[in-house]
Parts: sequence; C-alpha cells; structure tokens
Amino acid sequence: MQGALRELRRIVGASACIVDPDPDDPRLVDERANYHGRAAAIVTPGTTAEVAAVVTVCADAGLAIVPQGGNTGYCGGATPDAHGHSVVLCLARLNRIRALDTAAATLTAEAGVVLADAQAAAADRKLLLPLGMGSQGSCQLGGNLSTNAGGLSVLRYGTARDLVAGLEVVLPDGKVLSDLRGLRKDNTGYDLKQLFLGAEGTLGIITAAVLRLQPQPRSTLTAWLAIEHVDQALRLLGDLRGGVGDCVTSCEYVAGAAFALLLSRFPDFQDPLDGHAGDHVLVELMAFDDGEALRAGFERIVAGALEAGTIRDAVVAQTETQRRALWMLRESIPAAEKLAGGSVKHDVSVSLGALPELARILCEQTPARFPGTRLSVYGHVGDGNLHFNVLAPPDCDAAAYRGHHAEAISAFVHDTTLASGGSFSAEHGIGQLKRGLLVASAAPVEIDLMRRLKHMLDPRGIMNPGKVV
Ligand code: FAD
Ligand code: 2HG
Ligand code: ZN
Repeated sequence: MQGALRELRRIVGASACIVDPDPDDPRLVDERANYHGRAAAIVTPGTTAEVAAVVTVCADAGLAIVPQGGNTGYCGGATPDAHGHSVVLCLARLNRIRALDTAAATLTAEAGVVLADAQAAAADRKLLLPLGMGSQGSCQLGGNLSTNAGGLSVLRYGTARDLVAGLEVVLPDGKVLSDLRGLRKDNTGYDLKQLFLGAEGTLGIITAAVLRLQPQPRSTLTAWLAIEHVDQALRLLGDLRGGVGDCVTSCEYVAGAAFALLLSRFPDFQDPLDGHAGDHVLVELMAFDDGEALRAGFERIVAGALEAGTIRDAVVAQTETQRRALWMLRESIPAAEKLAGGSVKHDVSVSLGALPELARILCEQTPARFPGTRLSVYGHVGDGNLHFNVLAPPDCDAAAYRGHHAEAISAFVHDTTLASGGSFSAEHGIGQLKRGLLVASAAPVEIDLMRRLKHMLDPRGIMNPGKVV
C-alpha cells in the first residue's frame, strides 16, 4: 500500500494528497454525521487524466475508491468505511466550465463544479440550468448526477438524469468513457451514460458532463398558499395544470408543524400569511412572455380555489426579494430540523393519487406508535415525494432517542410506503444507509441484475464498496 500511496502523491502532487488523514477531517464524516469513516488517503486530482491515473494505481493495488463531491448527500454514500484502507477521491479541483454553447443550449462542465456556479454560468448567458435544491451552494454536478438528484423543479424539468446530454466517466480499470458531443438524438446502441447516473459512484467516476439548458423565463410567479390538508395541494396543482399547463414549475408542500418548527428556530423569518396554523404550499409558475396571461390565469384559479375551499389564503411575491424570502422558508426546513437536534429522515414517493392516504396513515400512526414524537413533513408534493421526518419527543436527548427508535420508526414508514406501491428513496439515493432495505425489498431479478452489472464493470469491487448493492 505504501508504494501505491507514494504513486498517488506523485500523480496529484503532495498538496493534493493527504496520507493517513486526521480522523476529524470533515471529508470523513457525512452531512448528517451518521457515519464516521477512515481513509488511507484523501486525493484531489485536478484533471480527468489524473483521475484515470489515480484509479489505475488503486485498481492495481486493490485499494477501494470513494468518490466525493460536495459531501452533502443524505445516505452516507461519500463516506468511507471504518477500516482505513480506502482512498477518498475528491472532485473539487475538477471545477472548470469547459464550454457553454448558446445555440445548442448546453453546458459542458466538470464534475467538481458547484451547482450554484453552474446555474450562474447559464444565467450569465440568459439560459436556465433547471436543477436547484437547498444544498446548491455546496453540492457538485458530479454528486448531483451520481445521485440523480431531484430538487425543486422536477415537476417541469425532470430529475438530474433528464438534463444529461453527454458524460465523461473514468471506469474502475482506469479507462475513460467519453461522449461529450451533446447530441439531442443518438440511437447507436445502448445508452451507456444512463448506467452511471444515479449509481452513487459504484460503477465509475463521473468527471464531466454535457447538461441541457432551457430558455430563461421572462416572468416568474411565486405564491405561498394556505391549505388545511395535503390533498388540497394536489387539487390546487390539478387546477393550475388545467389552467396554465406546463407553466407550473414547482409545487412544494409544508405541513403546519414543519412550518411552526421553522419559525421557532428562525424567529426572524416572516410568516407570509400571518398566523395560518394549517398547512402551506409554495407554487412557482414561469412563462416566456411578459407574464400578463399567466398572472390573469393564476388569479382566476386562485379565486376559484378560494371559493371552493381548496385554499384559505394566498400571497404572491411582488419582488425578487420577496420571492427569495418565500423560497428561503421552504429551503430552510432541513436546517431547522438540524438546529432542533436532527430527525429520523424519510424520502418517500408514491403515485399522486395515493399520496393523501399515505400521508394520512403516516401522520396519524407514527405519533401513536412512537408517543411524543413530532413530525416535520414537507416536500416536492407535485412529484409525489414527501420528506416525512420524525423528531424526538421534546424532553429527550434527540441522538439517544434516534439510537433507540430510528430503526423501528423507519421500518414503519418504509413498510407503509412500500405497501402503498411507493419508493423508500425518491431522490436521496441508497448509499450505505438504505442498502439493506434495497436488498430486502427489490425484486430478486432486479438485485441480481444490479449485482451482475456491478461485477461486470468492477470485478475487483474497488468502486465505493459497501454502497448501493
Ligand atoms: P456527495 O454527497 O459528495 O456524494 C453523493 C454520492 O455520489 C456518493 O455516493 C458519492 O460517492 C457519489 N459521487 C459524488 N461525486 C461523484 C462523481 N463525480 N462520480 C461518481 N460518484 C460521485 N437532494 C435532492 O435530490 N433534492 C433536494 O432537494 C435536496 N436538498 C438538500 C438540501 C440540503 C440542505 C442538503 C444538505 C442536502 C440536500 N439534498 C437534496 C441531498 C444532496 O445535496 C444531493 O444528493 C446532492 O446531489 C449530492 O451532491 P454532492 O456533490 O454533495 O455529493
Ligand atoms: C429538501 O427537499 C431536501 O429540502 C432535504 O431533499 C430533505 O432534509 C430533508 O429531509
Ligand atoms: Zn427534497
């Protein structure tokens, strides 16, 4: 191993190769501090060629590789195990925007580009990168693609996978698979890039991608609405889609208790509807004209919804500052949970028709089965995706409570979701957190195929071992 580590240092340079890193290095702990790993080295290559050389050395020495982007993932996918024999491969120095083609509306960027920087590069050219989430100031494109991240505009633009027109990947044997032509149409054989999207670094290392951009909308309408139940959010979404169609970009739900938790942790935040104790929806609509027709359509739908009792009240952002403030409310709920000592997190999805019933069962039965627990429920309801998070009773040590009860709580939430025909990982992936669950709940034919694919691409099992399958 010492020879291989010397070789890694030679490839990336001494300053980009930390051998035997401090166990407290933040790159050895996951975002939620559920996993604390050890590593033989942390290497930060600066080019695709360096990534390929690092992988070749690790493959020859049988050293495991754990790719890491912004380390904001929720399932411990970027954290090595505790043995200390892995190499953490950070993509942070692969942070160049290689091209921005306005005619084709594509962005070719390296894996380590921070999502917010990629959005800004697109916006500079009057284009939109339609991928956004609360972690966008730290997560990286390679991590987004490797988790097939969802976020706040899936409703209209799809998940990260849907934005990819080309990929460059270093395979587990060090070879580079590269197609960065960005073709809109290409049916020449299997679509190999799909294998690596959502693979969480278990099949190769994404080093660059071509992302499809969209025209920048000329007008945006963002509204915060008061409702009583999650099914009203879906009814409102149906009305909006019926009235303004594809203009609906986001439909985010925030249950009353999640909102109360947010305001208790961030007392400076303004309640847009002063004192509504029920649930809330944030909707965003976008148009490519001056937005007059959109506003008129929205007002008509809201008037109808108020009359029908679907919504109780509504406020529309009048300025970009107000719009940002509304989004800040939605995006700050994970931080509020953290400040409250953390939560048992669930990222479930179900078909839209089944969502109100699933939410009802989970919201009624979880506190009944686990007395004193508090719920923080919110999410991308337009995608059928709920974050059903469970906080410890107020008088408990939150971490100790989770240590005792998290497994049983999650088993209840996940079993109920699966029984409703849903998924226990809508957007956050599997990592090491949900690996057992995947193996236990997927059809044998699926697991068998996943394992055969893994073995075919990575016969030595060096790519992110212990994750996914
Ligand atoms: P990391 O955490 O570094 O890695 C994630 C996985 O990808 C790991 O398995 C890692 O090994 C692998 N990986 C990383 N880079 C590469 C690469 N270049 N090649 C191969 N494998 C790689 N997620 C959502 O989907 N939607 C949300 O709305 C959302 N909101 C969030 C809000 C907050 C406040 C936080 C903290 C997280 C949120 N997340 C969300 C989760 C997280 O930000 C996403 O999963 C994100 O895509 C992870 O990117 P990252 O660069 O941090 O990846
Ligand atoms: C979000 O939608 C993220 O805000 C985070 O996916 C969800 O922290 C969570 O549970
Ligand atoms: Zn989410």
